[in-house]
Parts: sequence; C-alpha cells; structure tokens
Amino acid sequence: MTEKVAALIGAPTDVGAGARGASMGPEALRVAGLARALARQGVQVEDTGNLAGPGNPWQPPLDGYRHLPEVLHWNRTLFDAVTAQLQAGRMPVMLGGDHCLGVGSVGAVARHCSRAGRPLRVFWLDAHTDFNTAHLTPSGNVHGMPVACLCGFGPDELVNLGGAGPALRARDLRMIGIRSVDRQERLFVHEQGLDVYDMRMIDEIGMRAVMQAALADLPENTHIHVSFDVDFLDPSYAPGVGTTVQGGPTWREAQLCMEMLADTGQVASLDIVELNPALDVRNGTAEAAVQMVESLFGKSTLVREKAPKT
Ligand code: 5AB
Ligand code: MN
Ligand code: MN
Ligand code: MN
Repeated sequence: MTEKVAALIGAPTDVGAGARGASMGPEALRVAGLARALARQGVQVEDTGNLAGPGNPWQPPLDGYRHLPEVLHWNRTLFDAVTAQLQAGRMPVMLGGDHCLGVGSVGAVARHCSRAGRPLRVFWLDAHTDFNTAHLTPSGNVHGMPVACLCGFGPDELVNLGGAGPALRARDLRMIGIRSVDRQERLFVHEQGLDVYDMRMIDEIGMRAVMQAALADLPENTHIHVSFDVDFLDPSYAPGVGTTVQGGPTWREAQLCMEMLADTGQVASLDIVELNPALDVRNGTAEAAVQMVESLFGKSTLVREKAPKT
C-alpha cells in the first residue's frame, strides 16, 4: 500500500439496487472485523463513520432511472468525503452500499489523479460490467450503470460530478470475474472497447495469467483503485449479495487476484460494495469479503520477494 492510513467511509444506502439490504453493508463489514484485519496488515485505520443521505423511496424507474435524485444525493456526498480523505493523504476505503456509489467514489479518485497528473488504473472486480444506460438497462437500477456514467454515458449530473466531462477513459479500466452482461449492454461494452477478463478467460488461461495481463504495462506511480463488488465471488461462499451469479472465481482464484494486486504496492483506494446482510448467512459473506480485503492489503502465507517465475 502506498498510503499508510486508511479512512473507512460508510455509505449505507441501497437506492441504486434492485433488492433492499445493501444499506446494512457498512455495519456488517465492521462486525466482521474489517478494521482489525487492516490493522494486522500494518495499516492504521480511521473509521470516519457513516455518511447520511435520503432513505429508499422504493419507486419504479422514471425515464430509465430508479431513484435518480437519491442516487445523485448519495454520490455527491460520497464524492466530497472521498476527495477530503485523498487531500488529507489518506487511503479512502468506501463501505457500501450498492454499486451506484462507484460513480462518486471512483469519480473522486479520478478527478484527484487527474489534478495530480498521476496515472490511474481501476480494477472492477464484479460478476457484472455495470455498463448500462437509461436506454439499455433492463431494470432501471443505477447500480448496473456506474461504469457507463464514469465513462461519460449517463445523466449529466452523474457524468459531470466534480468536474466537466467523463471521469474515466475505457482504457483506464480492467474488469475481472465478469459472467453476466445484458444483451444490449454487451454490444456497448464491445463498442467502447472495455478491457474485460471474463470467467471463460479465467477458466482457459487461469487467474495468474489474467492478472498478469491486466497489470501489464502499469506505469510507475500509478494509483490503483479497486472497486470490489462482493458478487465477484462465487455465491457458494458469498451468498449475501442481491444479484448472485453462479460460476464465479473459486476462493483460491479470488485470493490470488487480491494477492497479485497487493504485490504491486500501488493499491491506493478501495470500494467494498453490494454486500447484502439481509441475504447473508451468519455474516459469512461479510467475513469472506474481509478475508479478501486482508489479502489485498498484503496478507499472504509466506514471505515472498516476488512472484515465482513462470
Ligand atoms: B452490480 C443488471 N445488469 O443492470 C442490471 O451488482 C444487474 O453492481 C446489475 O454489478 C448488477 O440491472 C449491478 C441486470
Ligand atoms: Mn457492480
Ligand atoms: Mn455485480
Ligand atoms: Mn449486485
């Protein structure tokens, strides 16, 4: 880790999701021992508590978006909180909350890096590409749209959050673990040239080669942001999410992904999103997520100078 102090920012909302419950995610992650896990890895932790925002009105979509005013409110608040932590030299760790919050969190990181002239690479660990727009979406749920918004395709207020124009370029993104892309979303992902490492690629060449490819040509001084949607993990050990998709990375594959990110020493901000305690079993998914994050912060079985040669 580049930054030594991690600031936990709770964003307890599910306004962007299709199921209620992700609003309880921040507390479930705390109960599962997130702060202690980071401390074990030598990271100083400051829990800034939870942000406040509107409740979930549970309304149908309007013009292709569900709860857009509430989504906007939460993302503005989060954008400011993440920006403040980055400016204070701390590493923001956002505890969601559903993945619509990626707009504010990644947006803040991207604007910060662009002001500092620092290269950025965003790792989107997810079963889904989250690249829908109001026209493409089958659900109207904004948690299926954050990547599109960050790349400039979405409502003006979200696209231009904290700056004019798109926060990200498609080439700044690497998507790992993908196994559910909607029919029309798929064409758009292809058209925009997103760098997607889907489950088939993980099956065929293995997680190690996938991560080597996704980390290739990483410029020195790159800020790595990890947006960890807990539904990235296989539902056999992570059932506590709103949108489970069978056939995710095994426990070991997911660990390797985290360990290889940790090896870069360049992970500088993190989202943990989509954990839904209402659907979990004895907080086991929260505990699984915490174990993954501990690996992301450098936990490994043995001391290794560097990864073994191929
Ligand atoms: B998540 C779906 N593609 O747009 C949609 O969990 C699911 O943040 C989106 O990845 C899942 O509604 C959003 C069908
Ligand atoms: Mn997601
Ligand atoms: Mn997902
Ligand atoms: Mn989900």
